[in-house]
Amino acid sequence: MYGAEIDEIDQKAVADHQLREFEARIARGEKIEPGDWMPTEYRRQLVRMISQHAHSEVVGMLPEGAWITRAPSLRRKMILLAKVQDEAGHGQYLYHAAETLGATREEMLEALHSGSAKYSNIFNYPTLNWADVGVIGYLVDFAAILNQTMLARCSYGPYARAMVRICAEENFHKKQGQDLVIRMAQGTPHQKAMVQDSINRWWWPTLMMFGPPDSDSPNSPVLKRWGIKTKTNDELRQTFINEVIPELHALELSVPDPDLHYDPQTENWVTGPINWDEFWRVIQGDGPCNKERLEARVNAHAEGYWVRDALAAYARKQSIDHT
Ligand code: FAQ
Repeated sequence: MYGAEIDEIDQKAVADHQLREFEARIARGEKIEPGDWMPTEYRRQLVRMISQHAHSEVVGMLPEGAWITRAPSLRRKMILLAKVQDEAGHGQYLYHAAETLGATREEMLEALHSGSAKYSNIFNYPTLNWADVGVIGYLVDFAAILNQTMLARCSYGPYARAMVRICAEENFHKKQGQDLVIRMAQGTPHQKAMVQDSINRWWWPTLMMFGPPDSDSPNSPVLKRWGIKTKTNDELRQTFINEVIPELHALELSVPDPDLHYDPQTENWVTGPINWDEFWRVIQGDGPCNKERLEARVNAHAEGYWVRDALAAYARKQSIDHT
């Protein structure tokens, strides 16, 4: 055997050993930290997921942000302002978590602004009336919480820790949304009709938020193997449906699904088919508001250049002062 072949065998043995150690750590419930050895694919999957998640939080400020100036009372305006501001903070935590894996902020933002990065399908739909603020808080934040509670236990330390804080804030977001929906459902017939109309529009896109069906989810197997996801897209979606349907029915609200029924054998609420063609179209850039959302982000970034310049100048001055 030649030296080069022996080197290759040695390298493979080392790599196999590292992978076994890495998987044993995950099996023991240890967190993987930024400086630790990790497979290239683990790093790639995390950067993909965390950066998309960060973009979702930031783009997610836009649909509700549009209603800040039109909130019906000072109290509601303050609540909404706080919520939208929280989403910006969530974006920051998440971009930082992705940076610990070697992704730079510039690369991530460039991917968002050029349209090559994904962000949650849900934020490509318009907010047409005030009830949408309640329904986003109630349904969309609840869907996000279920997903993120799982991610708070994921194997990558910085992502898991960011999720703990984010989930606490999302719980407040859900409660304010649920409170608004309850008030409107118990308000005038016009208010009730508004909130029902809003649920009709947001129901199916919210179910799509959990991702494609397990049979069509290419990333799930590797994410589950390495403890990033511990539940599948369909499992989380079903948990959401089972929890939300009785709550909506208690408010005499419905979802726009003639096939919805309760299956006593599985104890699940079963929905009709989800329009996955719509989902794929929306996440590939062809939803009702994709263009508008991206334009808003690109413009905000351009208009914020002076803040970045000022921060960079301050950082330069600090480093000169300390040399
Ligand atoms: N939207 O193989 P899978 C929030 C893509 S935060 C767009 O199943 P995976 C807070 C997926 O990227 C909401 N694209 O993918 C808030 C993949 O494409 P790729 C965001 C989606 O990663 C509330 C392809 O489809 N939360 O709402 C979506 O295993 C209110 C195949 O799919 C997170 O990002 C989708 N819904 O599972 C803010 C949580 N689903 O990348 C403001 C972290 C799938 O290969 C107001 N992310 N795709 O090109 C996750 O948990 C996962 O990434 C899933 C998707 C579950 C979203």
